[in-house]
Amino acid sequence: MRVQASLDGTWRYWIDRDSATKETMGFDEITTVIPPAASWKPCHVPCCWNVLEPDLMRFFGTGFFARTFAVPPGKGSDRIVLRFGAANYRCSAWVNGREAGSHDGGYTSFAFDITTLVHDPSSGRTNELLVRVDNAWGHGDRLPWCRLVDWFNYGGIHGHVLIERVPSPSIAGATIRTDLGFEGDAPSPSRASMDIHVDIDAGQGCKDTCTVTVQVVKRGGSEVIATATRATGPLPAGTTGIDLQVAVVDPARLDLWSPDHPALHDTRITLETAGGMVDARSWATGFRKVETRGTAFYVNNRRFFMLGTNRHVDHPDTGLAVPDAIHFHDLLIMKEANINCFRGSHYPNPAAVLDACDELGLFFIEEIPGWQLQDVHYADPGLLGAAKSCFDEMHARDANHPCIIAWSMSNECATDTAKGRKYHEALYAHARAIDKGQHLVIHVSNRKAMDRCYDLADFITINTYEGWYGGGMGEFVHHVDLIHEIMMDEDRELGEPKPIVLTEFGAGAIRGYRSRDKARWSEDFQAGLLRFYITECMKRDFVGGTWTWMFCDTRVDLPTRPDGRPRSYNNKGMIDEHRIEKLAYMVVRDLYGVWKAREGAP
Ligand code: ADA
Repeated sequence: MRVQASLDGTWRYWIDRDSATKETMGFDEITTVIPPAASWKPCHVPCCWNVLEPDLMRFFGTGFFARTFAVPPGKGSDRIVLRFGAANYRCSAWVNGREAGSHDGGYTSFAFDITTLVHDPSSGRTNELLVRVDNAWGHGDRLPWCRLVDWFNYGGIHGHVLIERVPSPSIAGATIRTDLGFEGDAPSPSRASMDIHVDIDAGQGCKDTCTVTVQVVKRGGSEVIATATRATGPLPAGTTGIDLQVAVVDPARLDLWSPDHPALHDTRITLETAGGMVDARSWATGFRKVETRGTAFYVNNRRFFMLGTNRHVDHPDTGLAVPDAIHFHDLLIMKEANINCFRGSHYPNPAAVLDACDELGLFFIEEIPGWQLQDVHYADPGLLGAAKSCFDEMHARDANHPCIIAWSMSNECATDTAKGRKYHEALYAHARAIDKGQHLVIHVSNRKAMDRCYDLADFITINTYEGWYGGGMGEFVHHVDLIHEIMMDEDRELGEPKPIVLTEFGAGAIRGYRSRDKARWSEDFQAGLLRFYITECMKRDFVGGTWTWMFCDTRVDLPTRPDGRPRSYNNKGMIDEHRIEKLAYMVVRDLYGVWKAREGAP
C-alpha cells in the first residue's frame, strides 16, 4: 500500500549571494564551490529565504536547501517518489549526489521518481537530499517573473515536501465529473451521475487482472450513495485509463454542495490484484451544478451572485509559505463577511487552500500567473508553453475540487492586440480541451470595451480603479453599462450574452488612519469607494458579482512605484497583513449580507 512520510521540518540552507554557482553546474561542480551543508544555517521547510534574514528580503537568485531522510519501509517493488508542494521558481534536486530532476513553475506541485537513487532501506544508510531553488527575474519564459509584478517574488521551498512509497500497480490519478439534471425550477435534482476516469500506472506491466472499485460515501458518515467496479485484463507497462459511470440511485435525496451548505462526499477508489488490495486513494466530491443562463449565474438551479474578493498568499512572518492553519483562518474571516468566492489571486494556490474551500464552502477561481503581459512578452517562444504546463499541473491537481468554479487564463494582459488575441486563443483552446466543459474559463481583463478576447470567455471580467488611480468613481458605471450595451448588441461581437463580474476594484488604506473628510489612504475613503462600487453593481441585474481588491494587505517589491506602495505593501486589503479589520471589511460584510439575503442563497 501507499506510504507517505513528511519531509517538512528542520533543513539547512545556504544562499548563493555572490552567484558562485551556475545553472549549468552538476552536483560535483556545485559541491566544490559551496560550503559543506553541515555549516549552513537551520530553517523550517516550508519556508522562503526572504523572511529568514533581513538582508535576504530582496535577494532574488539561487539558494540551496539540504537535509537527510530515511525511506519508510515497504515492498521492494514500490517506487519511491519525492513530492514538492511548490518551490519558486526553478527547482532542482539531487539525492545521494545524483540528479533527481528539475521543475519550472513557482506555484504548482511536482514530483521526482527517486527509486534508483535512494539507498536500500535495509542498508541502514541515510539519504542526502540537496535542493537548489532559483527565483531570478527576467527570464522571458518564466511566469510571472518575466516582468515586475505587484506582489512579492519569494524564493524557497514554500510548499510541503514528502516522500512516498508508491505500490505497483498504483492509482496514478482520477478525474471525477459530477452531473446534475433539474426539472423546471425544482431545487432537488431529478438526475445525478458521475463519470470517473482512473489512471492506473502498471509500472513495468501487470500480468494480473486489476479490479478498480469506486465507492462514494457521505463525509462523516457511512452512507454509500453510489458504487461501481471494473476489472481489467493484464496491463501493459505505463499508464492505462479506465472509465467508470456511476449512477446515484436516489438523486432527490442527494446532499448538494454550495457555499452555504458545503456537503461533501468522499470518492474512494481502490485497486486490487489477485493478491489483494494494492492501492487506495480518496477525493473530496461535491455535487453541484454551476451554469450561466444569459447574464445570470445559477448554482444548483438557483440564481447565484459572486460575492467575492481576491487574496494573495502572503503573511508578514512567513511570506508565501503561509501555514495551513492561517489559510483556514483567513477563509473563516471571509465567511464572516458573507464572501462566497475568491480568486487566489494570480497563481495556483496551496492544496490546503482548496481543501479548506471545499470544507467551508467557498468557490475558488484559480489563475495561471500571466500578469500584465504585453506584446513584448508574448514574443518569447517559451511563454505559451510555460502557461500551458502551469494549467496542466494546476488542472491535474485541482480539477476534482468542488470549490473550483473557474479557471483564469491571465490577469490584465494585452487582450486588445492581435498578439494578445493569438496567445489567449491558444491558451483557451488548450484549457477547454483538457477541462472538457467541467468549469467556467475566463481571463481577467482591464481593457474594458477595447478587449478583443471577451468572446472566448464564459463571463465578462472588468478590473477598474476609477476614483483611485484617476478619474471619478462614477466613471466605472459608464464602462460597465457600455460593455453591457456592446454585449447585447445584435452583432454579438462579445459572443452570446453572459454575466459581467467586477473582478477588481479598490483603494489603498493604511489601517488606523481615519479621516472625517475621507482623505486618500484613509479607511474612510476606501470604505466609501467599495460601498459605492458594490451598491451600483447591486442595482444592475446583469452584474453577476463583485470581487473586491483585495482581502488583506500584501507585501510588494515595486521599486518602480515607491509612492504608490507605502510600507512596501499593497494596502488595498479590507484587513491588514496581520488580519486586523479596516472599515471596508464591515462595509463589504454588510452589503454582501444584503445582496445575499435579497437573492437567496443556494
Ligand atoms: C491591478 C492588478 C493587481 C494589483 C492592482 C492594484 O489591477 O491586477 O494585481 O496590482 O492592480 O492594486 O493596483
